[in-house]
Amino acid sequence: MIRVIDSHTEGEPTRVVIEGWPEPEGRTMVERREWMRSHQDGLRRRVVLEPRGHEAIVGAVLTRPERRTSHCGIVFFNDVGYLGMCGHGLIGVVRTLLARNELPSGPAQFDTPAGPVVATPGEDGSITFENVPARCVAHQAEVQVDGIGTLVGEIGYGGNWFFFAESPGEPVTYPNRARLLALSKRIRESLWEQGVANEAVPIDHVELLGPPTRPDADSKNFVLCPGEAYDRSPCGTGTSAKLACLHAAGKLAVGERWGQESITGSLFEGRLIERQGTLVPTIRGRAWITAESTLRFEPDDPFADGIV
Ligand code: PYC
Repeated sequence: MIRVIDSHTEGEPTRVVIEGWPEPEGRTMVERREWMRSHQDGLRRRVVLEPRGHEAIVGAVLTRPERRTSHCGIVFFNDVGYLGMCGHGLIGVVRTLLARNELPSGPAQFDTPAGPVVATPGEDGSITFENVPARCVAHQAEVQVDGIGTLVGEIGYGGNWFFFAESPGEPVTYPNRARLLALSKRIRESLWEQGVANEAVPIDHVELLGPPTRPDADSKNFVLCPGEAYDRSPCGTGTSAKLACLHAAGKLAVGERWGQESITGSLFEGRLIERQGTLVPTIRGRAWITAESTLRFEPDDPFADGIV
């Protein structure tokens, strides 16, 4: 049995494991994530895959902290693997810990494989987090995409790696999500085939951008996640990377507000802080608890390990 609490952050689901997952081994969060990958991948599949989960769920396992100053460690995972950081997931974890009265008031630091992050609950129910430093590594990255031709975009890091481009012809609207999904997958395949990459790791998130539909937003996005799912929220690590790219292009000053609308119409508010020569994004959003469940795995269930 594994006990979980589900929430959604601006539409995107998070499943926090609260019981039944043995503590991963390793000194650092990266070591623990790699230990999970090699020793506990079956648990990942049990928690997030159908029939108990679905492709959009991001799971979170809480570990002992890596740093003395941190509340706990977090390893985020999804239907295809593990994430360095997850912005909507962090807001979901904080909301879950608050609902369980397991978080002291004020800012709390968490260790993730991408580095330490700090989350602060607001009096209005929102949660703001300071992410790991973000950076823009390419402004005019070119990729040839079948049926489109040359697509020019930006490559940025905000805890995960992203390719950003203005949507080439497809409206960034919820009813158009199936076409956006197919297009963004084609773009990602082209990036991989043509070796358009960041420093070392293949780019696994693609963001297509379009005009906002809310007055408090500056842009609207469709975000392809590492598997075949799209982000229902504006994507915390993606918004972080976008802020760094906007700043590098001279379009966003340090401290200036950026409203990022998601494909579902929800919003993250972002700003950059300059700290010791790095750009630290702050992202603000809200999360709501949706369920508290005990996952059961009967011995004769052919899909106890998930549908793979
Ligand atoms: O909010 O950072 C995020 C995220 C990444 C993948 C899904 N959500």
